[in-house]
Amino acid sequence: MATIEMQTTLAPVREKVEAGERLDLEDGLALLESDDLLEIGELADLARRLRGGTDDVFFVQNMNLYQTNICRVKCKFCAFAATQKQEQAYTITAEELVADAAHQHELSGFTEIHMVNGENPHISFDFYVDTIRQLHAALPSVHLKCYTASEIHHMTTVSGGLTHEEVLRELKAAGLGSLPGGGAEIFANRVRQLVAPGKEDPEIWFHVHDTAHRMGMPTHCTMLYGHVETYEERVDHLIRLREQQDKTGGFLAFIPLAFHPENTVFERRGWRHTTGADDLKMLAVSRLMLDNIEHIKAYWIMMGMPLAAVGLHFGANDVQGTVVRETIFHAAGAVTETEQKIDQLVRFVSETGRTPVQRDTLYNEIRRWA
Ligand code: V47
Repeated sequence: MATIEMQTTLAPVREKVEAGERLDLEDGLALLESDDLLEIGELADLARRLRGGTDDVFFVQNMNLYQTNICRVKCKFCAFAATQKQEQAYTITAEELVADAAHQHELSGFTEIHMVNGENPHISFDFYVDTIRQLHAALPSVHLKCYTASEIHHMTTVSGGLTHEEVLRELKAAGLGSLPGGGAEIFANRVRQLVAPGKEDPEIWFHVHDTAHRMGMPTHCTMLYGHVETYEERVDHLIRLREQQDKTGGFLAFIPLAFHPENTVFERRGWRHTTGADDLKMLAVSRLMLDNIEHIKAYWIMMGMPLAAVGLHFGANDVQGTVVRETIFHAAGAVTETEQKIDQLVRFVSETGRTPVQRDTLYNEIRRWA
């Protein structure tokens, strides 16, 4: 009986997947409400393959940097941010940041810098431009994927009125290559008011990405799940990203980010880490709903390398990268490592029967393991 019931619940979704039809809100809800994890994973893998996906699983050799944790916004989910008066507050000068990055580059030869920060009201727009210029001059072959859409918007404020396009043009001229996907959180206003009332409206997040794409600058996109949002709000978030991608096509990859509650107000209210089942389901539903975003990342920092490897059978085709240092998730209780060596990434990917491919930020192949 149970088998018949499961088939009837997801059968209409399967039919659409097999026919290459776009899934809608109801389909997304049916998937999230289903407990048949294995069927959801199988459907996501099927959709990935039907859309041209192969056995290749990508990773990038990258390095995370965080130049300042001082932030004006006070998002309730964040354990990274500090006010200027707090003991743990810091801002690193461009010179210090570059010296550190150059030293690390000599040791490992990473090809990408991923940098996000707090929205620091005490530094000027020139500080960001100067940082990018110096990083680019010191490491010209390294792709700079820096600043979330929220930070780009913040720069329009500290610059005294530059537009998103003007900010992005100056940063691009200084050497910025792409934008990471943070700051998206959940687009539904109800949730934003509860978890990040000081953050910009979703329309602003979209405007920054839209502008970047139209300038030829690719970006990433994310969703922070596992806090106060409903399943409907998760699917609505994915559909809004899909609509943007229809318009501009500039999202390189989507990364679902599982909420980590430690050292946040939600820990005091009893929130717990997401379960592995929810993480796998989110990967699969993202793959199924986002039919126009080629790469879905199972971010091992967030879910651990063993589960990220399982996620490769739930629609993911990327495990992000070596990372080296990670602060945002570890401030909020992540117990994963902060670095993966390339041979570890290769081992985990190979064990799933897939082909590890080291890529650059733009998904050009650097090396593959047979
Ligand atoms: O916007 C903050 C999230 C984002 C917590 O583009 C949290 O490849 C979980 O931009 N629990 C910033 N998540 C990080 C970011 C990012 C991360 C990984 C990959 C990429 C990419 C970009 O981190 C924030 C927020 O959504 N975040 N605090 C927390 N306690």
